[in-house]
Amino acid sequence: MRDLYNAAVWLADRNLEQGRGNRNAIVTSEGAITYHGLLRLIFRAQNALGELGVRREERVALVLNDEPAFPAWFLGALRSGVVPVPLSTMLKGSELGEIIDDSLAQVIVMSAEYVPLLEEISSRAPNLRAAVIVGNTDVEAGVDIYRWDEFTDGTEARIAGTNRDSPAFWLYSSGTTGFPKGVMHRHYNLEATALTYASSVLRVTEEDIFYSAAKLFFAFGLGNSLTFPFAFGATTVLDPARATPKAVAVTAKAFRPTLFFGSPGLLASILDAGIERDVFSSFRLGVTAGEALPAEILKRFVSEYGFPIFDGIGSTEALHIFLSNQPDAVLPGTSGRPVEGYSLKLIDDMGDEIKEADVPGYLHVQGESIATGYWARSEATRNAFWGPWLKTGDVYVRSADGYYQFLGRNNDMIKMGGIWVSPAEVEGVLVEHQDVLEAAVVGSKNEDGLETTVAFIVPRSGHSVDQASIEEHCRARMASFKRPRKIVLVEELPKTATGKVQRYQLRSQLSSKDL
Ligand code: 3UK
Repeated sequence: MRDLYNAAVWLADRNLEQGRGNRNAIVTSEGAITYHGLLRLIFRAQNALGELGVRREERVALVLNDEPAFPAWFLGALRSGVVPVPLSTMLKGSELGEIIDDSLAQVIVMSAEYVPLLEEISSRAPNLRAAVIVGNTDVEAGVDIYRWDEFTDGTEARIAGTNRDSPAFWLYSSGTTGFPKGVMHRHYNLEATALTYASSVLRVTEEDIFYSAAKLFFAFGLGNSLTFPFAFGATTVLDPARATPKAVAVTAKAFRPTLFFGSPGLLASILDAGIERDVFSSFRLGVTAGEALPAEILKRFVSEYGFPIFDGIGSTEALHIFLSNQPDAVLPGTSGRPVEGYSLKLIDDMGDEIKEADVPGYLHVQGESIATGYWARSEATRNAFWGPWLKTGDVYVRSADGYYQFLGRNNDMIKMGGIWVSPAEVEGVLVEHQDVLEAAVVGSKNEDGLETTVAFIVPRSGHSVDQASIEEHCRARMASFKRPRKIVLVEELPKTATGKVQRYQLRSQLSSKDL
């Protein structure tokens, strides 16, 4: 028999065994939860899963804010061998419904504020039969409704007989075809990110207090606000609110966190908002990821606030950061050097490894935290996972002293505020508008050097396109982060002989103009 291993036991039970039961695991504006308290909440989620009849390896969808119920359900599911599928709280009901349908989850756990989406979700996900609501609500829907408060946490629950390779959790990530793919991770992958990046780059101790502007449903936020603090018996600050510069300032004042995680765009807007230096004096280190951090923003932020910022690249497939700026090794405008425990290589168009410096190539990564594949997407899985290597889809160049610089991606995907936007998906919505004949969506850099979404639209003959009406059309049909920030009307789109839109032509048209 293989050695038993369960990620939730490693992250939660182990802290009690090591005498940290009375230390704070989670702090929120409503109070603190110790590691003892966390384990009780985990038992409650396990008991709820049992009562709801959810079995090993079945999926449970989580549409939860950053609040204690998230770690309780995520770890509770792992401890029972059930597969939690955290989903973006920024999505519309229709978008969530399609993903839940793909996952075949029969049970959803949601924060009360998302309950109005339930009807739309269940109409698209016919397998869904029950919803557990966190917070107060009266609701009627096509599924059975339970309340999180009504389950009991008194009785200790059983640990499933999982091992390191057992299916653990899925995270959905957008792809070029427009439909998100379920990225499947195994139990050991969480520990692998803690023992590599969190240990050697963040150098976490149990005194650390984590605060991540990126929410728990992202791989980035999951590491920052759950895996890393619990792996080291430290404390995580959970705040359900959207992380605006103001909200970040309020949290920093109230909880005095030591580690900060956010997107490059958030750093730019904090600088813009002119938050005072003192407010952030508890931070010893900040991390950005999701898209490249322009050197200018990095330098301005560090000179304003006086603590170091490490830009690093991670991905949903790699689970967390594998290439990063590090203690005593920061080079602005680069993603730094490989994180200890990961191997990187650059590959040329012929598929050969590039050994010399300063030659651009496709970045591949190997390490213990790489996903096992995409759920029910064989072709996409074969394309991305090459033996032990993960093809990131990013083009990088390495300097003679080992720093990697991001040059771009070898597909058309856009990163808006560090979040994937699929051009195909947005185009599909735009052409549903009555005045639109064709649409092409591309990413373009704004004045801060960050990516933003631009739509080129060809009106139908005899129709004129009214920007406000396109805007309204998009607001009703897609999550707001996907909405094009600029619309350009054109008579035709540049195309190849076979009729494929040449998005690179559109991009170069934009880069010659100011946005
Ligand atoms: C791009 C970057 C340049 C790059 C993520 C930290 O972003 C995360 O995961 P996603 O699956 O996207 C992955 C892709 O985003 N990217 C991310 N970080 C950087 N490009 N510089 C960066 N620092 O194209 C990559 O392939 O959304 C980030 C931890 C966990 C994550 N999942």
